[in-house]
Order: sequence, then structure tokens, then C-alpha cells
Amino acid sequence: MIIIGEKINGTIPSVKKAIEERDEGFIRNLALKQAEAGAHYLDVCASTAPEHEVETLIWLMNIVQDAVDTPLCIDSPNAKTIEKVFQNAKRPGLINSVSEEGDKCEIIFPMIKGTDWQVIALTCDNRGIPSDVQTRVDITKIMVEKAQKYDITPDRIHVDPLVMALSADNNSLMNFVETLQTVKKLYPTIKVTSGLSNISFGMPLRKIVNQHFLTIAVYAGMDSAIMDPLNRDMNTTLVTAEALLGRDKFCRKFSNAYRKNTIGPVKTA
Ligand code: THG
Repeated sequence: MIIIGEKINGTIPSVKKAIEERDEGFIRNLALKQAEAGAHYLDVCASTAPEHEVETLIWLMNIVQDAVDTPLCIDSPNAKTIEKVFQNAKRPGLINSVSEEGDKCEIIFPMIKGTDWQVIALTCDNRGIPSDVQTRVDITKIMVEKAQKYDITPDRIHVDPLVMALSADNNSLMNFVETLQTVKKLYPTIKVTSGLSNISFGMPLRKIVNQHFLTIAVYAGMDSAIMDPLNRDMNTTLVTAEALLGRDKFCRKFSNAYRKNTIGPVKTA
């Protein structure tokens, strides 16, 4: 599983405060801890008013890149913002995200043409987030074909089917699985990603629901996850699911994680 660490996000109250106070140490610590926990990319999301977004993102990017070598996942709803901060990235990472809304693909795809950058592609368009599988697949096809014009191959695209809250849509998880299977049949090398927390919105015991969602998504073949790599219970779920599915030779990762005391009940000396 490719882990995209989600902790540097201005929607989290403590991070919002650190951004407002320009507390470099707080952000730096989140970068170090997530990298140490095994994150492959570090999401950076300013979530500030649009007029401060570019400046805030560059500030976040500089702190993270000063602290760790882990590539960034540049997270903004605004493609123009991503375009403005892109040059500040020291190494190729992930763009989060494009979709069929407005001219996002037309801004982002030429920008990453001929680079090693990858991109998260949300399956929504000017009509919003589809509730059915077919529209999600249709939107994916349009984005993959647009990407192809810039020599961006499907293996550089992480499709995010935008999982709805289960409490609002009973078919949410099954639609995610079916979208994943259909787009992978069409494009065998494409990647599928998801945040882990939308599924449980409006439900009690959210973390439990999120953990079980992860198990099913791993089984279905999800390639990357936008998650909290510091969440011990979530890590336990991930490492266990991968071992059970035969994706952890000799259960080595599982054993090492246990030995390093990063999974299972916290052991106190
Ligand atoms: N898809 C894509 N990008 C995304 C999302 C997505 N970016 C934003 C969001 N969804 C993913 N990021 C977060 C960041 C923080 C939290 C949830 C999603 C969050 N964090 C709590 C915290 O850190 O305090 C608790 C985390 C925990 O322990 O589980 O709630 O869907 N493409």
C-alpha cells in the first residue's frame, strides 16, 4: 500500500493554529513523525482563505522538504494554486488533484508532462459527485484520454472514486469496489486511491468503521490510501490485512511491526 500521510492539513484544528501562528516546529514534527511511520508521500493542504493559500502552501512545503526527503502530495481544490506552488517542490511527488471540473486537467496535465509527477484524479465533474458507478467510470475514461495527450500514462494516475458517507448512501462501499474493479479492467496499470474517513461520516464508532473499510479496500486492490500513518489501530488493520492476503512474504512486515511495537495493543514496559 502506498501511504499518503494526511496530518499536515489546515482542516485539523491544531494544524490550523500552527499555520496561523507560523509554528514551524509543529509542522516539522508532523513531517518527521509521518515519515518515520512509513508514509510514502506527505499531503500538504493549507485550507486557508484563497488569498493566503499560495503563500501558506509554500511555507508548508518548505518546512516539510527541509525536514524530510519524502515526496509531497500537493493538496488544493484550486488548480491555479497548485500551478503557482509547483516550482517550489524539490522532487517529483503527487498532485492532489484534478477532476473533470472546469479546466483542472488542462492546467495540471501540461505542467507534469515529461516529469515523474503522479496525479490523483477525482471522479467528479461540473455536475458534482456522481452517485453511480458508470458515471465515475465515464469520467475516469475522459481524464485518462486527456492525460494520454500529454504522454501521462495510466500508471501515473491514482483514481479517487470519492467514497460517499455510508449513512447517506447504503451502496457507498460496494460502488467504490465496483468502480475500482471496472477502471482496473479498462486500465490494468492505473492506481486507485481513497481517503479512509468519508465512509463513516454521520456514524458512531467512526474509527472502527474506517478500519474495516480499509480491510475491504485492501482486499479489493486499492493501491494508495490517504490516511493518518500515526494511527496505530489503522496501521494494525493495514499490516494484518496485507499479511492475510498473502502480500507480506513470511509475514515479515507483520513480525517486524510487532517487534518494533508499532501494531497491536500498546505494550507498556
Ligand atoms: N481524497 C483526496 N484528498 C483528500 C481527501 C480525499 N484530502 C483531504 C482529505 N480527504 C484527507 N485528509 C484528511 C486529513 C485529516 C483528517 C481526515 C482526512 C482527520 N484527522 C484527524 C486528526 O489528525 O486529528 C484524525 C485522524 C485519525 O486518527 O484517524 O480527521 O478523500 N484525494
